[in-house]
Amino acid sequence: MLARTGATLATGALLMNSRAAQAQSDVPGAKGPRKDSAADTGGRVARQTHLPPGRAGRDYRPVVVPNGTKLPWKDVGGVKVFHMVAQEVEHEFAPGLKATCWGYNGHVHGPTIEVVEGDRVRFYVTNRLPANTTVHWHGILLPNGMDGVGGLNQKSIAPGETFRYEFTVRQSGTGMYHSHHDEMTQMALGMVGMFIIHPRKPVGPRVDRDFAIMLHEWRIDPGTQRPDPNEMTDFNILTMNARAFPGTEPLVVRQGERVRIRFGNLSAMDHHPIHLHGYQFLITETDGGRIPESAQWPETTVLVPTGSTRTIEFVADEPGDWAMHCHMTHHVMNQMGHDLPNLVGMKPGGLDAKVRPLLPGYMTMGQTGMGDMGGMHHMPVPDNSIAMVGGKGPYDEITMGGMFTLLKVRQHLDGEGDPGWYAPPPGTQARLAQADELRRDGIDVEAPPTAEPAGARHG
Ligand SMILES: [Cu+2]
Repeated sequence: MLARTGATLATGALLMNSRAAQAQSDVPGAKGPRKDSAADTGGRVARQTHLPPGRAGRDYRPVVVPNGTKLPWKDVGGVKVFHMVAQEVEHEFAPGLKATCWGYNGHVHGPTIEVVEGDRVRFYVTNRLPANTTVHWHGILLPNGMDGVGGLNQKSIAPGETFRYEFTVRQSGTGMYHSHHDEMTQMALGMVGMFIIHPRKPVGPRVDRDFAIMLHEWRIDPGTQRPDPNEMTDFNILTMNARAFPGTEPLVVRQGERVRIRFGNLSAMDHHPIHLHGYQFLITETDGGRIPESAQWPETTVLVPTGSTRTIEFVADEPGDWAMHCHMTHHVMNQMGHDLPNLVGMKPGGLDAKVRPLLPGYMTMGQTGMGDMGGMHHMPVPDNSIAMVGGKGPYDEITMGGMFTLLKVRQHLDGEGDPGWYAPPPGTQARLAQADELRRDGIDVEAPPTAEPAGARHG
């Protein structure tokens, strides 16, 4: 609230702006001053309002992007200068499944942008696609002319052209970026990325690990080479940072560390309820900024609506390999066909072999469900496709796919890589029940007790 008193005038325009941003998140609807609205007038105003480039280590702890990359920058006269190249990219979703997508700087999704509140940023965007494009900075407060909606805020960028965007970052939190020209096609082909802004001064408890995960959905028919942008409902590849399980890299943390995970969702049509096993976490941030501590709430599943970001924080005090996945069960499948007949309880016999010459992608649902559809069971899959479920686990196949990954919490870590599988201490793992235990506890597996009516009292 100080931002709107005369006292702040002496502290400099940017501080005023950042406090205003703070005030804005504390008081929804309150508008702070918009000092850099005349930012693109030749840099004069800009130079007076921004701060020196924030630096990793000194000003922030860098974010970790599993399976992802970051966009490099250079300091040109106190401005962070970035170069983005929109282009076609051969992308692997998981071993065995590649597609020709559209992305930035050789990657799908685009590299994560990581800046600091108060930075002056300049993005050169070169278009090497066969179609026009733009970049919209999603959730980022900036002058209208920098907002990147093709036709509305700027001419779209023609193939071969390079456009310049420039603004001062006057908020902190988790945003995104994406194409805003022919969105349906270009976002369906992968043209999205995360835009992370660290506060200039720490906000909330300091975190030891800070992860960023973009959620997305695709339609890639088995045997085809390009995602289908026309799909409206039946997405069959669900990804975290553009990878589908078993292609997702685990999030690795040391026991006792405070962990932040930032989720962004630029899926075409779906929200994703992301469930983390083993923990209760606080929802600390939306794309509208940091939630005041008194209003943060605990959950074990965070719903990430499309076009939004959500951030969670927790202390990783329980070691193990914890699943983290979308809880829509069709979103943890790969290349799931929804026109399958329900064959649970049926014996399909040699149906696949008979139908496949007619329909090359045909796969029958298993008679006991999908658990046998994994790659380890030698079910043949069509060219350039992956099994509907199945990653190698330490005990058996993990019958999950798609939007599924692991949080690996360890007491000791050697280096930054995957620490392998967790070994539960003796006596802390589910196992086959022994006959003497069953006897001791009065469990007769042949004659289980009938269920009691609700409200019945135990003796
Ligand atoms: Cu989902």
